[in-house]
Amino acid sequence: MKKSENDLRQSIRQLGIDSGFDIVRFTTADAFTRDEAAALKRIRDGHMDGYSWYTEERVHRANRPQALLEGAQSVISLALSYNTGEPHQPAAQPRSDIRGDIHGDIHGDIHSDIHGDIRGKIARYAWGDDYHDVIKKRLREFASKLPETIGRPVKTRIFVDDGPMNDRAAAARAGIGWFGKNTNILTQSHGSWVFLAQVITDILLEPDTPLKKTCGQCSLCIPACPTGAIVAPYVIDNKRCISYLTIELRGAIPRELRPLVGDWIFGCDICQDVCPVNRKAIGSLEPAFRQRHDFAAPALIPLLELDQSAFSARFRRSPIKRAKRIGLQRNVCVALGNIGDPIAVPALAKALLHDSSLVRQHAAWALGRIGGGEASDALHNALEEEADPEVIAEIRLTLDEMEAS
Ligand code: B12
Ligand code: SF4
Ligand code: SF4
Repeated sequence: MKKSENDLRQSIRQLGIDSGFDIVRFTTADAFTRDEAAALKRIRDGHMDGYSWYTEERVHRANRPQALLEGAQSVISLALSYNTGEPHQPAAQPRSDIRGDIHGDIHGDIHSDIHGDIRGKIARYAWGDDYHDVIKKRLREFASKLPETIGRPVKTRIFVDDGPMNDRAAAARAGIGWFGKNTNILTQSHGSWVFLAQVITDILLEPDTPLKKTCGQCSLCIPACPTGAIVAPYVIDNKRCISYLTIELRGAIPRELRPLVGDWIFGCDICQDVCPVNRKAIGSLEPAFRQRHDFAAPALIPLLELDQSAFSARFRRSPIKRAKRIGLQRNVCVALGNIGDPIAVPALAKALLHDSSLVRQHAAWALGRIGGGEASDALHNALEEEADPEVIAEIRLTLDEMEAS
């Protein structure tokens, strides 16, 4: 390789680091052939059900960078760690010093704290600011400086989880990391706790090589998944993944899956928490992804009581707004039911009068799961007033189950 090419790669890499990314690597703009075929098979097997936008046409574009930018020559693949590890992480140290097991037991059995608050769990990626906003700003800054860096006008198209681009396929081929059996990209330095972003460009860059690493004999994440969503190595059944159920699904969480969701109210980290590669992940000092409020393990009952304006104010800058108030409160009901603490019964009884039938339905289910006379009385009272047929059916089924047990 010519020296000037080496310098160019180094300058672009440095620009990526200066723009606030942790890993910067390059791949060609060639199609991701294996990934395209795998994604099409996933759709045909019904494993991407629930996503009307995830069409075969989208898969073709997502795996062909040249279809996304005319004249595309390369993909600059970037990763940014969100592993801020708060609140159980040791005090901040210089970035290069933070190594070792920094996850603590934040996602162990939290449930209730010294104030008696019942707490649920939110996936780590959503503890801080919305990564779409944070990363998009950095990508724009990065792309805007490319012409100056290489000394000519440059065509670019940027992506961060928000368009038809297969982020993981690009990251794997660029050598950012390798595909874990849980389908996440595992990086050597930051584990899988990274967001992925891509810049497709007409700059011709010598590609980096993919890493030679694999999961080897490990398969810990597969049996650890509570819903059995990892149906085979490298294959997720979207409909069963708690991340889909708690964030993307707009309707009722299937009854048989509700007990398996546990106390997760937004996303799920189990298949990453058990991953040995993540035990050695470097922590991040990125202020944008530090925990806001009590987002890692929020008190559940106050969340159930938020009205729309309070919800918007609290989650305005957070990825959690994606679930919408009704979706989040649906999830809170399920978590309260699974935790099973009778302290939640009055709040759930109040939720039987919620303005959303979806929340009323899941509150009824949760009361049945907690059980007891107070829960049963609340359900009988609600049955007299309820007009929505689905909620009525849920209350009846719940009362039948309570009587049978
Ligand atoms: C749809 C989607 C979801 C869906 C579906 C998940 C899924 N497995 O695809 C749901 C809502 C469930 C989801 C959940 C999560 N997501 Co998501 N999601 C996406 C999105 C928008 C598209 C992914 C996609 O195209 N999937 C299609 C399927 C077919 O691809 P795949 O599952 O990755 O499978 C590949 C492998 O099987 C590979 N393959 C096939 N055969 C073989 C064989 C071998 C040997 C190998 C090695 C590989 C391999 O080919 C397939 C296609 O590339 C991307 C952003 C983007 N635009 O790319 C983010 C993205 C994948 N999600 C992300 C994150 C952070 C998450 C969560 C961790 C969030 C959370 N904590 O709740 C979870 C992780 C769940 C999991 N175990 O995957 C990150 C992943 C970062 C990383 N380190 O990998 C992404 C890249 C967003 C971003 N830009 O940062 N997500
Ligand atoms: S995110 Fe949770 S539910 Fe989804 S595959 Fe991983 S462990 Fe299973
Ligand atoms: S838990 Fe094991 S099999 Fe699963 S992604 Fe991590 S290393 Fe791979």
